[in-house]
This record gives sequence, C-alpha cells and structure tokens, in this order.
Amino acid sequence: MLANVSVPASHRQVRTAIPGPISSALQQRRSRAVSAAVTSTLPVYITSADGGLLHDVDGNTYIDFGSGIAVTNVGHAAPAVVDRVKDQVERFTHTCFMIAPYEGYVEVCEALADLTPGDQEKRSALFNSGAEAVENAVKVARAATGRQAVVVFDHAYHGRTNLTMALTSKSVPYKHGFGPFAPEIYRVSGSYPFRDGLTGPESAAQALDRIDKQIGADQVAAVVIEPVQGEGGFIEPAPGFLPALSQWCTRNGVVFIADEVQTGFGRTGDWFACEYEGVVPDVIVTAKGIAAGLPLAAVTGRADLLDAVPPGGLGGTYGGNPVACAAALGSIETIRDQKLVVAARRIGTIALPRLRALPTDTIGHVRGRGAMLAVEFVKPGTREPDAELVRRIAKTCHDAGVVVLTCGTYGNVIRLLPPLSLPAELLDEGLTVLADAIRTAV
Ligand code: PLZ
Repeated sequence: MLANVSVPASHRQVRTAIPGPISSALQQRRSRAVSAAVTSTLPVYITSADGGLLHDVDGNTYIDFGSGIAVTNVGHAAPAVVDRVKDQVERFTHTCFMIAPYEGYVEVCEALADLTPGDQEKRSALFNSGAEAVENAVKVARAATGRQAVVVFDHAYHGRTNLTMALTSKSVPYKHGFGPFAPEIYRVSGSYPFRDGLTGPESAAQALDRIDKQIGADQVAAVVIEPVQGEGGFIEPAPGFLPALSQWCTRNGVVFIADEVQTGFGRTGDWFACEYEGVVPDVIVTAKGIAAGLPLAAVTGRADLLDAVPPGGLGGTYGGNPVACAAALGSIETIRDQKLVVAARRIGTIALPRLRALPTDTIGHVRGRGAMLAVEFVKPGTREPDAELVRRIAKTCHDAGVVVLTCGTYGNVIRLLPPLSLPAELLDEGLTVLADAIRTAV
C-alpha cells in the first residue's frame, strides 16, 4: 500500500480524521497479522520522520513530543547517525563481537567511560534492549558481591523480561498473569514529593530502615533505581534522596545501579540524570537515546565490578551489533556537536513556565527537568488521580497533530519527551495545542 503523498509537509498538518483511511486499512491488516497484545498509542502509520515531525501514510504531519519513548534525542534521521549507519551496513552487518570483534564496540565503551558520571576506572558491556541491560547489571552485582537480594522501589519500571518484570512495580499491563516472578526482589517506598510530602532524607530513611529490618544490608547485592522515574510517572525524587541511598550503598558494599535507560543521553539537561545531585553510580544502565533508535543498550560501571564476572559470563549474539554501535557513535557526536544537553535545558526553561501557567484546578503537579516534563492530573481539589481526563487530553492532542504520551502508576500523567533537537517554533506550537486541549477537556 502506498502513501498518498510524496513530499512530506514541513509543518504540522492534519488532512484527515485520525487515523486516516490508509492508516485505518493498515490497522485492519495489522489486526489479522500482529498480536493484539502489542498496542500503539496512535494508530497512524509513519512513512518518514525528521526535524521533530512524523509524517503518516494519509499525508498528516505530527509534532513529536514522544521521541519514540525518549529514543530519538538527536532526531529521527540525524545526518551523523544516517551516514555512519550507511557506511557500516555497506561494510558488514554482523560478525558477533564474541566471535570476531570490531572497533566500533570498543569506541562506544570508551565513550561511555568518558561520558558517564565519575572518573573511576570503568568497563562496559553492550546489549540490545534496556531490559536486557538491567538484567545484566543485576548479574554483575550478584557475581561481584556474592549476594542475592535486589532492592527496587514503588513506581519503578525496568522492563518486561522475567527478571525485569519482577523489578517493575505496576501489575497491569506489565506483570498481570505472567508470573511466577524471579525471587529475591524486595520493593520499598521511594520518593514521590507530590504524594508523600516527605523530604529526600526522610524518604531515604524510611526506605533504608525497611531494607535493614526486612532484608539485612549484608544480604543486598544491588539497589536498582531510576534517578527520575519514567513509566511510573516522571517522578523526580526530593533533593537528598538519591545521595542518601548512594552513600548507604557505599557504606554497606551494595552496588548502586542507576537505570538511566529513559533519563540518559541529555534528556534531563545533564548527560545523565544522576549528575544533577552529583551522584556517582557504581553501575549505570543506558539504552534508548544511546543509538537514536537502533537497538543498543549498555551496562557501564566500576572496572572491579564488571571484571568480577568470569570470562564468557556476559554476552549475546547481537549485543553491540556493529550497525547499532555506528548509530551510537553518530548519536553521541550529534549530542556533542549540536550541544543538545544545553538544548534540553532550554526546552525545560521554555516549557515549564507555560505548563505551570495553565489555569486549572485539575492539575495536581507540573514537574520535570530539561526535556523530560510531566503534568499530573487529579480530580478538582483533591489528589485523586484522573486517568480518564488524561486519556481525553491525549486524544485531543493526537487529533490535532501533536504526539503526547501518558504514563504513571495511575495513568494520570501527560509526559513530554520531545527530541532535544526540536525546533523552538514546533515546541511553542505543540505546547499551545496541549494547552488548548487541556482547557477544552476540563
Ligand atoms: N528501564 C527506566 O524506561 C523502557 C517501555 C515501554 P527496553 N521504557 C519504555 C513499554 O511499555 O514497554 C525502560 C525504561 C527504564 C528499562 C526500560 C526497558 O527498556 O529497551 O524497552 O527493554
């Protein structure tokens, strides 16, 4: 089936009902071939994307405030990524790093050692997805400490594989019916300032007391935490929470694993969100923004930890595939050359005041850092989550040609994750559409 446009528009443009007729026909076809368990936020079929815009088969053009869930930080077709990928794909697509290595893998690991927080000696291993990398970070921590327990938090999201389902907090749709889950995972409360009203040190004390009493510090291999929680609701912990946890880990020989799959690569206005409070994780997990959409993920951490795993203990057929490594090098080059970490901060500086100025008592909390922003909706005058309202606001935005995503344990959060390279006028226009959608929906 061919798209009915050859030259995509250079601005937001809605020419049909959403989804349009060609997308609707593709939806029908999809329902006969693709598992109903795999869903799409917006059932429109994309033909091309760049410059912060997505173009669909019906000639509609959307402003992208989702970046494919925080992946296309450098845009959807950044020249440095495209050129390096093309060059690599023409030379060879795969050898398997465990069989015959290539330089790109080493170069990505060097870049990770350089970019991630802390100047300790570091090593990395590369994988295909965020979940796979989180699993491997846990393997590293267990092998290095000889301990088994893993501590995770309320509202955490770490993936959909068996071990990471156990680490993830929310049942439906991630875990429900998929047990049994991996043992030796312990969940404690985190820091959710809007809902718990506690300071960072208070939240940390509460979590650490539970760990001490219910597990025992000397049994804990790792604490796994998103420095800003993603799927759980874009929850920024209160100041002091992360440093207190990290210090406790250091004192007790526990591996502090920062899951920066969603927050990494400039997203929050720092290369990595941990930097905001000067926290240096023992191990950091990255994916998504690392390679602008090609499947790549990494576990980076203290050399003594990563090297504690016996030879052959980490790996996989595709981990650190040469084409994905080429994309990562192009993505990192683009973030550096175009100063996209600063651009992320600028997005936050522009967007936050506009979101905070929205005149409605259904907005419980506006929060975020850099280009990782959220609005949490509640029933007027309460803290009761309003997921239904959020669904309507998101749908109104989609129909008007702006891709916004939702998140949150209660499904009541609109999140904004634009490409860091999003042109200022598209940011402005998208925010206007969102503001109008909120005003009409309440
Ligand atoms: N850790 C912090 O955000 C992926 C999941 C979307 P994968 N988040 C998007 C969905 O519904 O599946 C994520 C994350 C954090 C780990 C992961 C997992 O990364 O690359 O999706 O496996």
